[in-house]
Amino acid sequence: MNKIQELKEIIADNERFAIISHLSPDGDNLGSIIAMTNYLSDLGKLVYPIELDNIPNKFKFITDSIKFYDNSNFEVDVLITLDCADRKRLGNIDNLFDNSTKIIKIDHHNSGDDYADLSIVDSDISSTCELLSEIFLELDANFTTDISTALLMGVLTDTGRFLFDSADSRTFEIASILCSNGAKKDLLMDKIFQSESLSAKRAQLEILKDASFYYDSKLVILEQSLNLLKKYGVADTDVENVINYFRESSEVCAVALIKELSKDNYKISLRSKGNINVCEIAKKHGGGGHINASGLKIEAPYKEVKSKIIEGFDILDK
Ligand SMILES: [Mn+2]
Repeated sequence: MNKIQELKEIIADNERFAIISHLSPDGDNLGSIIAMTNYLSDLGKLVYPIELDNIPNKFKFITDSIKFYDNSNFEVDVLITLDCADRKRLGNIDNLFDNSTKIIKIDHHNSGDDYADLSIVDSDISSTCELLSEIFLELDANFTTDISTALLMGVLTDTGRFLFDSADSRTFEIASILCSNGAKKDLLMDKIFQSESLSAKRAQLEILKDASFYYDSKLVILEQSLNLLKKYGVADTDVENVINYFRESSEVCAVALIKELSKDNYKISLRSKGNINVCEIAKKHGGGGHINASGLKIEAPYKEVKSKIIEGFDILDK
């Protein structure tokens, strides 16, 4: 039996579902949670979307439409994880794993571990929301305005508005289907991509001003300190767009944004173009993601973190 038919049977045979995605929510994470929650609710199922982590301000306009639950002890029949390759990126959710009879993983990362009873994973697809659109099409789902808008949000955010290589002809077809079904494209473009605060922009300018360049400027390293966020009164999610600035330069192949989480503890976001595989670099330090967008964490003083990242990009040294 194909996996989507298997999913169909599991949905038909069960009543209570918990829906989760990875920590540090992004557009694809939240879009897929909202779409799956609406899809199952519309079928009359009991659905508990779980809020594992703080939702960034820019997504509040869309997440306010559904009720999130905290990760407290309750029993469900099925746990569905979306957009999450590694179990450890779900944080401490042992209770949910223990209290569910079946775990389903739906994801598009090309790294990760096999933690589910049923895994629908396709790393050639731009976003979990695009994959979910394909699944819903096969399940003959009703693409309501809410579902279509949520799915389009994930497609737009994970492809950088169709900029990245991961957006192929099918991505445009899916986007077209979602728009035909009432996805609020203009609202998404406005709220997600054109609503940054001036203080967030000023903080980004300061990060960019101190950029350092390696391998003939093919690699750019940016530093985001806790002090800087405090100075401008912004959250790390308010300035995450800063990573795209130098990526848009023809000389630059890759950008690393080193974000201070606490003393000697850093989260690093990596972005690249073409065949520069940053997922391989992230994996060396226990991280993961996609060929052109990955993340990792390193606990060490800043200087050490920075040299590890520069070393990791030695493929650029030619
Ligand atoms: Mn994703």
